[in-house]
Parts: sequence; C-alpha cells; structure tokens
Amino acid sequence: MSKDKILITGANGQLGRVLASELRILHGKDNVLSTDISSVDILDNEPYEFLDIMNVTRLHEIVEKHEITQVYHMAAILSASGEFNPMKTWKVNLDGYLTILELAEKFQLDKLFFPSTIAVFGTTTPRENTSQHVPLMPSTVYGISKSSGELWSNYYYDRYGTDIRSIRYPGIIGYQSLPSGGTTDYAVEIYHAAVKSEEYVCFLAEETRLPMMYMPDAIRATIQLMQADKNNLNIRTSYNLSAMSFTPSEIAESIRKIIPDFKISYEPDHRQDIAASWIESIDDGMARRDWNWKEEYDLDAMSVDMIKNLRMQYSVGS
Ligand code: AKB
Repeated sequence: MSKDKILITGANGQLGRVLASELRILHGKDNVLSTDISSVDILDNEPYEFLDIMNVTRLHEIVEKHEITQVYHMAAILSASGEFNPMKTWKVNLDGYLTILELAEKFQLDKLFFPSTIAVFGTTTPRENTSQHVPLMPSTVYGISKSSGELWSNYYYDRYGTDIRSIRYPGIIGYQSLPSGGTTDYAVEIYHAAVKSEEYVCFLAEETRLPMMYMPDAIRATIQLMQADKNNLNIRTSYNLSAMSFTPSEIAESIRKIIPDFKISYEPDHRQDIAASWIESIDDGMARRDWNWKEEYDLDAMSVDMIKNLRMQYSVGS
C-alpha cells in the first residue's frame, strides 16, 4: 500500500470530492484525509477533519497528527462569488496558500498540488490558442490571487526546492458534484436542467466561448501531473491545460442531439463581464510534451456521459 499520506483542503468542493474518491482508490482509503470548512462529512465513513484554512495552528496540528506527506490544496473562493468580497477572497486564496507553502517547507512535504485557472488571463492576453507564457492581467480578485499563487509556487520551487505542481484548469463539468460561485458553472447547471426537462436560463450570452474540460479528464490530468517524473517538469508556475472550447449555444446544440426538446434562453448578468475578460482557447503544448497530457472527451462525448449519469441520479428515463 502507498507510503504517501495525503491531505486535501477544500475536499467538499466540486473537484475535491471527485479527486478524494480517485486518490482513495490509488493510495488506500486511510491514506487520504479530506478537510473542509463545511462541518458535514459528505463522504461517508472516509477520513475527514473540519479545517478552516485560515486556522494555521489547526492546519499544523492536522499535518503532524496524520503524518501528511502530500497536500492537494483545493480550498478557494471562485471567480464570481469572489467579487462580492474581494478582501476575504484574497485572504482565503492567497494568505491561505502562503500558509500551505510555509507548511510544505517546514514539514518537508514530498509534493504539493496547487490548482490555478484560466482566470489568471485577462484582456491583455491573446484570446485564441493562448500560449503558456503570456501577459497576465486578471480582472477578478480570484484571478489575481491565483496568478500571485503561481509566482509564489515558482519562488518556493527555486528557493527551497518545494515540489509544487499546478494546472490552469478550464471550466470543469461533472455529474458527481455541483460547482459553486464560478463563471463556468452554467455548463454544469445546463445538463441538470435538461435532464429534469426544464428550460435553462443561461447567465452568459449565447456566443461566449470558454475553455472547458470533462471531470474524468481533469482528474486524470491532475493525477498524471502529480505522478510525472520531476525532471521532466519545465513549468513551476502552472501548466496550461486544454480539452475543448464551446459557447452556451453549442452546448445546447449538443444536448439537443440527445434531448431534442431542450430549451435555453439567455439573461447575461455580472458574470458575462468576467467571461469576456477570459480567453477562448488554450495552447497546452507544454503539458502534452512534459507529461504526455491528452484529453479523452470532446463536447458530444461529454454530453452523452453527463446525461446518462444524471438520468440515473434523477431516476429519469430517456
Ligand atoms: C470559475 O468559473 O471561477 C472556475 C474557474 C474557471 O476557475 N470554474
């Protein structure tokens, strides 16, 4: 069995929940500790501790008590909700990450995973096929905190040799968990509405193109990067990662291939401005070269799998 003892922060979030299950399969149930600020353990009978990421003392206690060797630091406030309280978002996202970095150095952790995002890009970034090294001038506090986090990761790697690995996630779509507070959340909500035979009112405009990825690809990428040979990794800020890019009208079209009556209307809100400041597609050649990244799902393959699984969840026939 694995010698790694893994701590996941923000484990009740959209990615954290699915990641925790996958890591338990790989490393053994008792070697993966989920922590989150929500006091309910939503993963029954699995190791869980309540943790507010701002509580440094408690974080240190947990790492010592469980003899943690790796951290997946998933706790963060996302793009849209972050704008309602910028200072809190900065504290949770950046100060919280600095605490993890200090801890990684103090306890000489083997590896650390830091999730970054397409929100690091801004209006000064080329919007199509965006390459790895481009100007970053994010418009949200979430984006600012993540681009700063990327630089701190690189600094810790250069200065202390801390083995931090990171991905700039596009919008993630999965049936296992719901996102909350993000600008790309529409791409999950739309499938739930379609399967429940409801009309979906989209908060982004119909031609807003954003990079997206299906959950199994996102989890596979994360684990693949964490397992990659250290000597092959040339990016210590955060890797560009891509799978597909689509607009709300294109995802609706893909859903209609399976649910022909599906209806969508558009009422763009404040999240439209955030989406408009992001990029449309990504060049992830470095990830493909350094650790053999390749996605498995395109839009239609994702729609088939999402709808099949959500129909089972809602006990709805085809
Ligand atoms: C968000 O919409 O804020 C996130 C992200 C792209 O990082 N899903």
